[in-house]
Amino acid sequence: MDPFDTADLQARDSAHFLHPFTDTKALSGHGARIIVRGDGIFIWDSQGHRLLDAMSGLWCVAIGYGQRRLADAAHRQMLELPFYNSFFKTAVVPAIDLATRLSRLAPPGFNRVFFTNSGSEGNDTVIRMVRRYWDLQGQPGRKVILSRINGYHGSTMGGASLSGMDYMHAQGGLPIPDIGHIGQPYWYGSDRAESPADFGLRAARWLEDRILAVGPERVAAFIAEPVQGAGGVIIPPETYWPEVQRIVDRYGILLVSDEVICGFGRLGQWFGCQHYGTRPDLITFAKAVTSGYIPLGGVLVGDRVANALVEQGGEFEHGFTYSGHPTACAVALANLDIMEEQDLPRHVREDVGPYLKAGFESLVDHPLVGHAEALGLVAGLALVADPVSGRPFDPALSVGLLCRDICFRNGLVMRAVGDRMIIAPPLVITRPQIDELIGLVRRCLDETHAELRVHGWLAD
Ligand code: PXG
Repeated sequence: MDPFDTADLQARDSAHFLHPFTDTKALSGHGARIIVRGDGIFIWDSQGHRLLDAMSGLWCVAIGYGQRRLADAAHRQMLELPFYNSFFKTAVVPAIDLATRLSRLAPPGFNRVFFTNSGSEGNDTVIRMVRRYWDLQGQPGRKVILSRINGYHGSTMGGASLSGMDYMHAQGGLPIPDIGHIGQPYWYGSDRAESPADFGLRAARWLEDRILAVGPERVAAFIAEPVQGAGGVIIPPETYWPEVQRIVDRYGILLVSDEVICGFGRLGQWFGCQHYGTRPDLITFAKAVTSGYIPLGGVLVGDRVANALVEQGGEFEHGFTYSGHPTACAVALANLDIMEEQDLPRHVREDVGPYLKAGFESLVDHPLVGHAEALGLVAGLALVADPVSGRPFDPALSVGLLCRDICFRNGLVMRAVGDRMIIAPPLVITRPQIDELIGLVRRCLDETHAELRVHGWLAD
């Protein structure tokens, strides 16, 4: 019994729908898995399989699926005023309420918000705002924005340029001018000759080296995720962020915290920068601000930049039709109601975060796992050919993708980034559900191990 006629859906999918970041021809060969329903931390496909969604949709669904209050908020707002713009001396109530609410939730000194529809548009806004700021300071030569290899900041021309993925730059002549990339603070991926603490300091100083190489008078900003998400859940050593803060302070450079993943409780604080104690000037957000129920993103603008833009700047020639979309903002408000009522950042920080860390890091005893770490509700592990030496697999074997497919078959959504397996479950997850999750991960690692042995890809 297949009430959805999966074969027909798959055929029409491959005939008409160009998926993001997808080899359409390869996908057409076996057909997409069609997801039809969600409830709590689980989703169901068209053939009735239940999956534990340990990726929260795509780092979005913080409050879990099936929360009626968000649907009701959208319904109410659509009947009242589905859309109006905020361009020509007008404003809509939900956007005002959300901007006020975000200013309260944000770290001190963030009193203004610019709304977009996505994280990519948020980071394009950052590029324009940063460069405008320096123009207004009488330093128009400060144009260079530094980011990191394997950082992910989106897929628009600006977002993809900031992103540190060379395979993205290879398509479309990117990056745009005056963007530079430094190395990522991935201790396990280094030669591990130093302690994580020493490595963290050295990785932060790559920023200083680059600033000096470019010329401090040309550097406008440094943008980074508190924990790199799409780059493979790269949790920096504790020494990293304080040293970065020292460096940006020393050269007067703006710090941008891209919190599209780390914002709204994921690391156990409302914003990831609060976990690390950094003081960014701009914060990009998206995803969990609405738990992904409706698209919304934006930039929290700290007083340093906001005061210049507002007091000296005149008109900022930038904006989107849907900046401050009333329905999206109404849904965000309902989402934040739930987050605040349940104090989800604290639930992550004091309860499920430490519990996940203990369970997930115990996987390091598995013969396929070289390293496993978690912070808040993000976690990543490295699949390796030899856990003692940390020798990686030949990338051509695509061991991560093999493991991911095995996870799907076993009812678990876990993502592969190369040979790193990563999770970011909904923040509402409970301890028993974490037990179920870790049990599933272990079973999938066992099956991956068995399959690799059959292929003869493991030393005996
Ligand atoms: N910044 C960060 C840190 C992100 O994670 C964006 C910006 C762009 O947001 P939009 O809303 O424009 O997609 C993101 C998005 C993955 C994956 O493979 C991650 C994202 C998007 C697509 C895939 O993990 N993050």
